[in-house]
Amino acid sequence: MNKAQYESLIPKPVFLEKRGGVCSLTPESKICVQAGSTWALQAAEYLAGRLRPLTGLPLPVEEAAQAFEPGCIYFTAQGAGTELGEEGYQLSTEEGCLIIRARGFAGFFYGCQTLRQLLPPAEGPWEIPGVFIEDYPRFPWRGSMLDVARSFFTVDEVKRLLDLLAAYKLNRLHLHLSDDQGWRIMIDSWPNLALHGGSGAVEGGRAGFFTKAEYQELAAYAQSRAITLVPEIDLPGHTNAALASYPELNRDGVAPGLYRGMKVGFSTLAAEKEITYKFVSDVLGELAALTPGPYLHVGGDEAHSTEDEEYRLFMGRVQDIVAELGKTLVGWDEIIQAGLRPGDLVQIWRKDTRPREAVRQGAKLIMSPCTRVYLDMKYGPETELGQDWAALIEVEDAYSWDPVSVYPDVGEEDVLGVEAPLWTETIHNLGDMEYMLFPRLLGVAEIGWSPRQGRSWEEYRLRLAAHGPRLRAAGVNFYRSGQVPWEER
Ligand code: TNX
Repeated sequence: MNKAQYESLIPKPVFLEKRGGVCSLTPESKICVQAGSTWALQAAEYLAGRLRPLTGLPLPVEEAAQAFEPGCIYFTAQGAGTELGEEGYQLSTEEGCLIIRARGFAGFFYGCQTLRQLLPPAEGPWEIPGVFIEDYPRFPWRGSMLDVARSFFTVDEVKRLLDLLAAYKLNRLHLHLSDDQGWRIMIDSWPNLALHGGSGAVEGGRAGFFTKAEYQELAAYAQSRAITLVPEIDLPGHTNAALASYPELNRDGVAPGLYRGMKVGFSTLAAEKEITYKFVSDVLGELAALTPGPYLHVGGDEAHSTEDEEYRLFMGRVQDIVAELGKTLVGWDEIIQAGLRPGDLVQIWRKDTRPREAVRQGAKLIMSPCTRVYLDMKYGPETELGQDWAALIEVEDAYSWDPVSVYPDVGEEDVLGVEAPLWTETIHNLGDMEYMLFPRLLGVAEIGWSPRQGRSWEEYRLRLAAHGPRLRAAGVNFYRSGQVPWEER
């Protein structure tokens, strides 16, 4: 027996109660929006765009009349309490209709995602069982990262990823835009970065870069799905593509060739050269102007060819530049050594790192432990794609951990959230990307959203099983883990 849809929601809602009655979608059903709420209207249009092709129903979007009509879906801010926050929502069936209450766009949007999961994945009847849900996230930062530097992904592929993240209430996509192997964003004041650096890729990977218009298109698409893009320029190591594009950035003034290997830690910007800071401030300035989000990720990882003293000097100047641009700095956990400023965000990834040290300096933590959520790691010894230097990560391993207890001396209030990176040394197309992310990413989404209490692998794996048909209906190439009793329909 398949589980009822409301028993299989991922992420699991904070509060769910089964109620009597049902809301049936019919050719007469409408999506009704509270007058004057642009947020509700935007979410309603999104929902209609999803449900029309699925159900074949017309589902017009209209301003709500006074009385509820059975079979209709309502969006309203009335009755949405402050406890819901910006991202929370209430979803309930009342008098044969379905009502989504929220205080902001994200809340309405997440109500839509829950509603989608309450309907069958591919075939009617289009009925929503009687239910009352009140739901809001545990953490504000719930994300994934795509490394487009080792191997490039197109605008359409990134949009597809954004759609899949949104379906599970993830709200950050971190784009790793530069590395030794490639540079992926046009910077007008340093055009060779994209024109030359963008022509590189890891062996077997794809080259390319985003124009500014394309990046803005992605940022807008992300916003329409309640997702914030987090652009990363990796500094001062992982910079061979930049060094290859401009000889003056090199210590010896000689540009190296493009690099197609997989080794890390050999490249560095020249901390002692003033032009380095002109470069960093031009690049980050153009990127800041391009991105509507508040974050600039400046990398900082594996700068094995940068002396400690130079690293501190360099990162201090980068912090000044980011502060001047009015953005929030994000860096990999190596930046703890450089000294942090209050409000900096540190992305914790290494096994033996010191999150407590970052918190003491006033930073907040984004948890990306490489042994749990480095989704470029193989599932098991037989997995062809991926690497295994950190761990083998089966679906259970990616789910059965908690962001607060994974490192010692970290408290709930220190953690901003969780992010699962996908490095692409061995991942070179959409199908491979999906295979590594799914289904592990669903577990990450639940860890970021749902209360810690009551989460268990034994219960989760049964809910996950019900998402096999959903992922299949969405055409997602996912790993059919033997740990999960997948449902067929
Ligand atoms: C470590 S994680 C890296 C990346 C690699 C990845 C491969 C981190 C901040 N640096 O440069 O792509 O391992 O798994």
